[in-house]
Amino acid sequence: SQFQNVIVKAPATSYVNGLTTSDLGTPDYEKVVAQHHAYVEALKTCGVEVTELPADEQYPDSVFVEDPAVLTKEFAVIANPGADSRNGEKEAIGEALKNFYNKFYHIEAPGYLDGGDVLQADNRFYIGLSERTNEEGARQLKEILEKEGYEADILQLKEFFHLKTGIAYLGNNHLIVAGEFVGHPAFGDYNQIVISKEDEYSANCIRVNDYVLIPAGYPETKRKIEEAGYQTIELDMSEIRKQDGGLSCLSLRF
Ligand code: CIR
Repeated sequence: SQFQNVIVKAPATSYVNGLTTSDLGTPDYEKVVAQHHAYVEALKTCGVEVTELPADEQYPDSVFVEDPAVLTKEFAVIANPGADSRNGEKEAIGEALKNFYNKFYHIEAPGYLDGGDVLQADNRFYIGLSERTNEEGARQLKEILEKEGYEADILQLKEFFHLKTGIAYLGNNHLIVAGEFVGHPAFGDYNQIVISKEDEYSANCIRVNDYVLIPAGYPETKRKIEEAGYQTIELDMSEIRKQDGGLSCLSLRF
C-alpha cells in the first residue's frame, strides 16, 4: 500500500459504448471526464506521481488500466485480457510500463487473465477464475509469482464480475469483503471489514499511502474503514459504475 507511481488513462469518447452488464443506463461523457479528473486529483493527494496516458478511441474500455497488467515492486506481468474487444489494450500498457520496469512477464494464450481478478495482500496474491480469467491464465500467473518468491492462491468466482469487485486489501491484515467472499475459507485469517449486500459496490476501494479511496454514498462503509484507523476520500463513481468499473479498475499502482 506504499506507492510512488500510478498510471491512469484518459477516458475516450467511445467509453459510452464500452462493455457492461449493468442496467444503469448510458454514461454521460462529460461526467465521466469530471469523475476521472477527481480521481486523479485524489491520487495526487495521496502523494503519488500520476502518469496519464492519452485516450484511445479504438478501445472504449481502455480507461480501466488495471486489467491489462499485474504489477509488483520488482516486475510487470502483461496480462491477456479475456474480452476480445479489450485484448489489444495490453500493447499501449506494455509500452508505457517500459518507462518504469525492465523485468517483464506475459500471460499467453490459451491463458487469459484480467488484472481485476488479481488481489495482492502483502506477499500473497489471490487470483479469481471468472468470465475473463481462465485456469490456464491463472496457472501461468501463479507460476510467475511463485518463481519470484510470492505466494499465490487461485479461487473460483461464483457471482462477482472480477475478484476485486468484492474484495480489497487495506494493509495491516485488514481485508474488506462482500458477497461470496463473506465467510469464504480462503480469507479466514484476516481482520475483516464486512460490507452488506446493499453496499456491495463499495467493497471495491483502494488504499493508497495514507488514504483509502472509497465511492461516495456509502456512509456505513466509510464509518467502518475510518473505525479501522484509515482516512478516507470519497469519489463520485456513478458514470464509472455504469460500465461495471470501480475504483481499483481505473489505475495501476506501484
Ligand atoms: C469491462 O467490461 O471490461 C469494463 N467495462 C469494466 C472493467 C472493470 N475493471 C475491473 O473491474 N478491473
